[in-house]
Amino acid sequence: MDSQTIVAPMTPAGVSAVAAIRVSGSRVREVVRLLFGEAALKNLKAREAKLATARDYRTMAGDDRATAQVIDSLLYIFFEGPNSYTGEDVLELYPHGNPIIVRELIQVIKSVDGVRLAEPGEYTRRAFLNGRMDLVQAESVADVIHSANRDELKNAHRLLGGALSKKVKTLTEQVMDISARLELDVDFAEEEADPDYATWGTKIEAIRESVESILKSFKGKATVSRLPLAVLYGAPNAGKSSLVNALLGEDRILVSDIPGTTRDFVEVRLFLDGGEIRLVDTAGIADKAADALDALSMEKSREILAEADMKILVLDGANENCAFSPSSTGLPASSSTEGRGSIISSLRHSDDAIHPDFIVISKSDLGASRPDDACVDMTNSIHISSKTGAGLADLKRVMNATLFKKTENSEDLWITSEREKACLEEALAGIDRTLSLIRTNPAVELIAFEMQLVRRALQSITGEISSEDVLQKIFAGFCIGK
Ligand SMILES: Nc1nc2c(ncn2[C@@H]2O[C@H](COP(=O)(O)OP(=O)(O)OP(=O)(O)O)[C@@H](O)[C@H]2O)c(=O)[nH]1
Ligand SMILES: [Mg+2]
Repeated sequence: MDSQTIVAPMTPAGVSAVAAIRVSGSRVREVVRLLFGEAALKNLKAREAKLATARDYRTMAGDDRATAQVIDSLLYIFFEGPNSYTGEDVLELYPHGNPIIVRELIQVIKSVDGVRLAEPGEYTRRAFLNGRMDLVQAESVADVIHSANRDELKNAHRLLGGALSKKVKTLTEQVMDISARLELDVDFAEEEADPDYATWGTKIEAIRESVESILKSFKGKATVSRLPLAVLYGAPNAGKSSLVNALLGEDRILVSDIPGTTRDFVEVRLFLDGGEIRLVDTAGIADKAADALDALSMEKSREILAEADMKILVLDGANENCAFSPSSTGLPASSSTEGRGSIISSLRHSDDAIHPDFIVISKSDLGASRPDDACVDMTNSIHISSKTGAGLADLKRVMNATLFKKTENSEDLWITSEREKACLEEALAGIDRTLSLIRTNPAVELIAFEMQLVRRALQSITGEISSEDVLQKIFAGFCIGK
């Protein structure tokens, strides 16, 4: 194994209150000595936060540390191997979150003999190689970081906690148990002419069921991690942009009483109880475009609507009539006689592309009448005011329930790794071959061989068996510093 000491920032580049840097390997103590001085090294205690001044030892005049340039006053913690994330000596530094400081610290640490920049995922890779975690747990570290909602995060934590590893280990032991008996039979084939195939069959069937149920729980990362998309649409001036601002609690999007204020659609991130979502504000869709630019804006609105997980129609509650009547489009009635009501008729005909999942009736503070009942399904709608905040909490609840539908097996564990899936498929194929072999009353050696393959497939899930190639692939997908 690479014995070099590695260093990398753990926090993203950019300004923040505090940044974090991790150093791992046999040269950690030397790094402490050079950054903080001889005394710091002498008094070094594991798992104790220390406030200290880090200096660039390269700028020191003679032996006088005080002459060396100050990099930052910071907090650091030393973890003595094997009781650390990687299993090696680890130093974590928490300087001020100024990119200049972070860069300087990394430069100075890197200049220490035997220290280099860490590769993506290298800390976790070392943790795996040093037996701090198995491969399923190592992979789930990335899941914990990238989970986009509460359910995913809960699952990732359970994977990290070893829930799946435990299941797989139990299965592996069961397979090994069968293998051991089979091999006994191979050795004493002459004495025991009639292996008990029926009992084995039942046992192997049970293992098959467990493997298959884990396999069925697979949810690909690409679909799991895509943020849900809610799109607000409706007539110009209906109050869409005001609603986005009210939901965010800040004036992010330009709002005015001029219809057609929003031209391009605007995307923001909104946190709901279930997790983060993409919320898109679109240009008002009028019955008829005022000009070519207007037509283009509307086309864009329709495009993003096609992608939406939840289409929220905003109707102007201050308007006496249905919000899609010409009077609410902001266009003179005379200019929109043709094609008028096209959206209403779309709604009526359940045109999926534009049919709302939910309807918001805006401006309830104005106490005006609601839109014409004939065109709104009142059971699926809510009155809100962006001005007073009325109805917003309810709207968020509805959005949360729609966008974060409880998965059927939300209590269960699911796997997210393609690699683990492939291993399980391999195990399942081996089990199936074994089961069909058993029916033909074969030589014990044949079954023993198949069971060995099954065992290897299961062991490679947790990394009891792994290859350099596999590790390379897994950890290359990690971020630097993890
Ligand atoms: N009283 C009151 N006025 C509102 C409310 N929501 C929006 N408005 C007003 O309605 C007008 C239009 O609001 P916008 O949020 O710009 O409407 P929009 O749907 O984004 O309009 P376009 O971008 O033109 O499609 C503005 O003058 C807002 O101040 C509300 O809840 N109460
Ligand atoms: Mg707008």
